[in-house]
Amino acid sequence: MDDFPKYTVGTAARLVGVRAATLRAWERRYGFPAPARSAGRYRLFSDLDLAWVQWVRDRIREGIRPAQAVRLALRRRQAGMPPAPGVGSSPEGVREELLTALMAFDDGRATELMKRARGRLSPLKALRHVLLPVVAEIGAEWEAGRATVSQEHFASQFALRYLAQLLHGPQHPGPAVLCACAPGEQHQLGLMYVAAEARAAGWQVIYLGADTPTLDVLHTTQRLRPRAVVVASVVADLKDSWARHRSWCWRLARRGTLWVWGGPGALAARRLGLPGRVAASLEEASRLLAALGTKSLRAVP
Ligand code: B12
Repeated sequence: MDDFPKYTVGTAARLVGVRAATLRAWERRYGFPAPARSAGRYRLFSDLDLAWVQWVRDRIREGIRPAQAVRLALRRRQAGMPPAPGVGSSPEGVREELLTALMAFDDGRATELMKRARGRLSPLKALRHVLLPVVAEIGAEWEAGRATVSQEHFASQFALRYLAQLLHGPQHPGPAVLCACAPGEQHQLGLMYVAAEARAAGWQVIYLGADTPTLDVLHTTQRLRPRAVVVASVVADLKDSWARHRSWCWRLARRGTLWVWGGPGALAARRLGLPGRVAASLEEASRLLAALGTKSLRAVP
């Protein structure tokens, strides 16, 4: 696309259907699209500048706020992506597209992008390397006040639905793993990912999900005798829930249940004297499950 400066602000405004005052305001506020200047200091837009303005205009029409749309355009430009819809071949390219689609509440486009990503990467890799990082990024945008709660919720609900699909369907007859979040814990995307990995590896997954009372997990473990129990804690405090029942956990551990504690809040498990292993990452939780059966993994080292 031609980057030769040739259109005045008036012509540019007419060609892309964005008011000249708006183009000037964008440049003042965001330094976008930063057209070249003539000898007389007049703005001169190139075809490439106009394509970026059109891209931003289309995102605004989809419901993204102007400041967000410009920010997305600048990120996209920095990533070397064109100002046109189209999925780059790299996971970074797909991530950028997905970020834009989720910020614009575009379920259809996001679904289409994930379909393409899973075709290239496998469903679990697409989740780990494309969807989950995008959810985290939208969360970071929300923390910085650049995305709304609705946008953050929309993205995490999209991820929950994608994950639910991976956990759906007939179960394997293999060993069972019970997955639950600690009491008060609503963050379950990490736990669902570990459950989906386990399922793909042949485990029978008993998925309890968010905010599960400790006694319920213990009773269910006693009754169903899963080979492993994965407890996720991102913000929840294990001290007042799980640590009080550590002797029951140890009894079950001695009968062969591997306890896996995951998420930032789970780092306390070792200090609290709980049995099993603390998984420092999603991958480590999957590795611990994969190793089970070949090693005896009962006590916190
Ligand atoms: C989505 C989200 C939510 C959703 C959760 C939806 C759902 N059903 O899961 C909702 C809207 C419910 C939510 C609520 C809250 N959230 Co929130 N949320 C997030 C967000 C945007 C993404 C988290 C996520 O799931 N990412 C995907 C997972 C896979 O990645 P991850 O969280 O980074 O986890 C990594 C590790 O922690 C670990 N891991 C995580 N889980 C597990 C599980 C296992 C088994 C293992 C092994 C590893 C593991 O592996 C991951 C990859 O490295 C983050 C912000 C961000 N930018 O990340 C905040 C964040 C996690 N939330 C936060 C907070 C404070 C809250 C609320 C208290 C907000 C409020 N004031 O109400 C509530 C608390 C609810 C509760 N009691 O649990 C904080 C936590 C800060 C902290 N550590 O104390 C964060 C970091 C945002 C922030 N900076 O303020 N949240």
